[in-house]
Amino acid sequence: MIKNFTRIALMAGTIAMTTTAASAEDTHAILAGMDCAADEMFLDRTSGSEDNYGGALDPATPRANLADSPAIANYNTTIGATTNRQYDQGGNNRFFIDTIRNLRPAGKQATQAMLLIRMKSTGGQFDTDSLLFGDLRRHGDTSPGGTGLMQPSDFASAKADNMGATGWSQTGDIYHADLSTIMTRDGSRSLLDIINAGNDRSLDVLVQDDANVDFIKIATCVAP
Ligand SMILES: [Ca+2]
Ligand SMILES: [Ca+2]
Ligand SMILES: [Ca+2]
Repeated sequence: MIKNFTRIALMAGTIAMTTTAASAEDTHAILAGMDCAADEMFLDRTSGSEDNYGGALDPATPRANLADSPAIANYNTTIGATTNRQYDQGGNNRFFIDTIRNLRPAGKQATQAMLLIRMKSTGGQFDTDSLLFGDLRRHGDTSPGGTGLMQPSDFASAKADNMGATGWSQTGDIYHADLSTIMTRDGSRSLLDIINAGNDRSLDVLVQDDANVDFIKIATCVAP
């Protein structure tokens, strides 16, 4: 009880500084679906500012070996792009990639994880865009000019127009999911399992090319 009260108070402080009222209410309601045990720690990692796509562009900070992926580099070469998309950036035909880090302290395990991504079409062909979530660093073909395909046990995928079929819910333009229910391509493990595996404690997100992303938030409950 005390734990939940503290969490709400902390969130309210954040919301007052960085968000519009409507979006903050939606985010609050979605996170209320998490209920950390009394002895667990609640962590909230947000990348991009929750500012309704407004103000200055907010930097995405993907890890270097993700930004250097041949699959992404090849796409950028094809369309003549020299940079990937930042948060709140409009315009068509640009990949968005980011890495959300420190999702649990080293040596601890997350018992729950919720991901929220707020995004909207830039006016291009958004419906068929793919989204990838997971550990996107490991490539099936690392040779120069290789396809850079990731291992099917390392990531989950969805299509923007059909995310409900793969376990995602939608509140306005916020797409969200309990990551224990989102399975990798080969069905061998969940995105929560990936967060808990090894020492990385991060999750990568890739959004294909006609979406404006306002923010990404991953909240976790961490066991003592
Ligand atoms: Ca902004
Ligand atoms: Ca597209
Ligand atoms: Ca934003």
